[in-house]
Amino acid sequence: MRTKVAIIGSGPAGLLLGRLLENAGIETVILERRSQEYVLGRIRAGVLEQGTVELLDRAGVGEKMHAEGLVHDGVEFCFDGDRHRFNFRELVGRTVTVYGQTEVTRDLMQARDRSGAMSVYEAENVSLHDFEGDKPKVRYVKDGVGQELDCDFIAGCDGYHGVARASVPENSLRTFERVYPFGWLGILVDKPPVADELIYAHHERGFALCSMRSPTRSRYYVQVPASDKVETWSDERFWDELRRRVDAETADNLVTGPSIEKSIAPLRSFVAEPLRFGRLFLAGDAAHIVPPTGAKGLNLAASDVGVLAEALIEFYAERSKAGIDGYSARVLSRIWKAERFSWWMTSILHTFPDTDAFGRRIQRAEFEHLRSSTIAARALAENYTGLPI
Ligand code: FAS
Ligand code: PHB
Repeated sequence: MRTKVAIIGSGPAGLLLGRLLENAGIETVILERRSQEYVLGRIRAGVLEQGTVELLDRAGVGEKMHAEGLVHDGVEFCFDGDRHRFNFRELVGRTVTVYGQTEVTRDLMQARDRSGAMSVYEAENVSLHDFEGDKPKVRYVKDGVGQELDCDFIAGCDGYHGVARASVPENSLRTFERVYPFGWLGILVDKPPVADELIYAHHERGFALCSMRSPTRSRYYVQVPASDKVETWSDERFWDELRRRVDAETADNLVTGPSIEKSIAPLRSFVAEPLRFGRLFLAGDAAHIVPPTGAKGLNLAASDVGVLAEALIEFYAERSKAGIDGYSARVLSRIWKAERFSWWMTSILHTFPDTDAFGRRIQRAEFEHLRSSTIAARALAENYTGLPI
């Protein structure tokens, strides 16, 4: 079997790359180790940068997003009960769209299914070969039968635990990592959101986030120790803790109900360098991880594959290697700026076991600076709504 671009992973990065390339007449095959149902069952990101919305429109999958997505002009910070709203539209003339990653993934999957492009789900033992040469190939097992896929390029869109980055010789790759001593316990509930926009809360007991998926479905998070187990968190315990970390008005307005999903996500910052190895490119979580505080994970994956698609389209259309040769440096520049913002948001909003009284005053000063300085607020707004790609 042969294709032009073999894409490993059917998450948002792989699916969006596939859509952008197929729309340009470049054939792809996606190999995914899980089932479609499993991929769609993962509850993850919720906020799309304007650049991601534009990319999804370019991919031809924006209709449902525009019909159901919630355009938000800003977010609120609640710092030990003091609330301040950042109006992105006023500060930088941009907005964000609340539309869950699950919906983005479903829209992309359905578009791919309609196009007839080939995806292999439950592909086992995927392995990458000869990508340092000009005849790479991917092997995998489907229904017990070994398969081999010859291709021109391989896109490793298989996430942090994927096989693509693991296939790169260790001495060819440098990684940078920071693991945080806490995780996010997230809950999904079919009740109206507590506020019109997201509320990021700092409290001495820990961080909390009030988010949403629609006018009738809410998403909440509380910071928990990295060692916590979700089984020890009843819904009641979650709601009590959330109420203690937000201001009184928000606590009073909270509409609680039974969780339809509850899970703990670990937090880490991670970057691999470089992101191109001959005919293999890494994109999305296969290349980097950010703590979700800055709502960057899904958006970085989208911007990576936007650049990669442009480079591959240029290669096939003009036989130019400029785009693929420049891919790694170009996306890493934006990745590191998103890493910085996500680390900074995490640092000011969470409680760290080793933060002393001085450190807590510095966190408060960050908030006071943000709410008293338009320049500081514009910097936050510029990063949150998405830096230029
Ligand atoms: P993904 O991990 O989504 O997709 C990779 C795909 O590759 C998966 O379907 C996987 O099954 C497949 N795969 C892996 N190994 C393979 C192999 N060997 N062979 C074939 N296929 C393989 N971001 C936010 O912005 N906000 C959030 O709140 C947020 N919450 C998150 C919670 C969790 C638990 C996690 C893990 C991430 C969260 N993220 C969040 C980040 C997340 O949204 C990612 O940035 C986003 O999924 C990145 O998309 P992909 O790069 O496509 O990776
Ligand atoms: C979410 O709704 O899942 C969400 C929103 C904003 C974040 C992280 C997660 O920063």
